[in-house]
Amino acid sequence: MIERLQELHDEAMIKVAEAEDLNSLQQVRIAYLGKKGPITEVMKGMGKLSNEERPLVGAKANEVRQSLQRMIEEKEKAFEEAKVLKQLEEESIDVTLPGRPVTKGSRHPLTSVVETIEDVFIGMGFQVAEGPEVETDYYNFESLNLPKHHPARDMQDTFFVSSDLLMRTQTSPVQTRTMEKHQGKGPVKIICPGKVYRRDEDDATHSHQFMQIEGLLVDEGIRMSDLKGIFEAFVKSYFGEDREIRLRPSYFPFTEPSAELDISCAICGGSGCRTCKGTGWIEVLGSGMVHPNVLRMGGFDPEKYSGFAFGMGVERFAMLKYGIDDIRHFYTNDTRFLDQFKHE
Ligand code: 2NL
Repeated sequence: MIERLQELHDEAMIKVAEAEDLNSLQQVRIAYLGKKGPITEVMKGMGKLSNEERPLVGAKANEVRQSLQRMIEEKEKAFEEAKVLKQLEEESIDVTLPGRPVTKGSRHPLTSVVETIEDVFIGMGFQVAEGPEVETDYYNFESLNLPKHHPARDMQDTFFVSSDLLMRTQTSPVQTRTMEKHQGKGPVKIICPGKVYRRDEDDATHSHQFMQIEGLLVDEGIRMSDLKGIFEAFVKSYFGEDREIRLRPSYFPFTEPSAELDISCAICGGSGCRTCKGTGWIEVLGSGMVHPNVLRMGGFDPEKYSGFAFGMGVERFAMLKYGIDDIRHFYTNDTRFLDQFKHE
């Protein structure tokens, strides 16, 4: 029996050596050490042995089992280690490979122009106010001295949502709303940037939706010279110290008197070119002293308070600053256009 056990041991050792993976190793373990294996079988016959032989065979059986067990475990460990090593190799990252480029977005040119202009006015003590794009007839027209059937309502063809609701045609309603909130107590010193809408055919200089910045300063003793001083500081800060300004009489229903602001043409230096249409001056915004009716409807006493207001088109400012020839570039999202403003 001892010889038989030794035979089984040697046989199993060869099979362990031949096993190529964890699975076949498992098979060997079951075949030789399992309950139905030949070693168990031999040990079942031990009852028939003499008292002298039994402990000897028992000891041999234990030795064989332990030896096999140890070999199988060692080989299992080797397989496990090889598996981990292979996995590490497969999943390793070559840190010397060049990285994939990450394309960064950028501020839209209109956003950066709005922010630049906001900064100039914030520096002069103005606050930024915003409001709804869908407005009531009252805030968009009535409160700005444009009663129903006023001919100037035609100046700004309107998108109506219902008989009383419309897409705001300017950001002035934000200003009349802000005046109301102040309940007749000045100063009101705000600029209102935002989207506005007009029923226009889109072309190189018109867009049915564009951006506007309006400004309003209401306080005691505000005069036309305050308006001119603010404009002078604004133009020199935004366009450059070498720019001159001039005011030209104009008409708006919400201001009296009204004035158009021109800046000297930087392209020709005043001698006349295509951009300034030969005049040496470029029109940049409309403005005026707030009409007494508008002050009154906003809750301010026109006997005590006065103010000035202005409105400008943001696209026009961006086009002048960057030499852009078509307003549609701002709204077609062509990355070849937008990528040029990465550093603005
Ligand atoms: C333009 C230029 C302008 C205003 C806007 C305004 C606002 C209030 C009171 C008085 Cl609350 N005026 N805004 C004033 C003058 C010009 O915009 O070309 N508009 C059609």
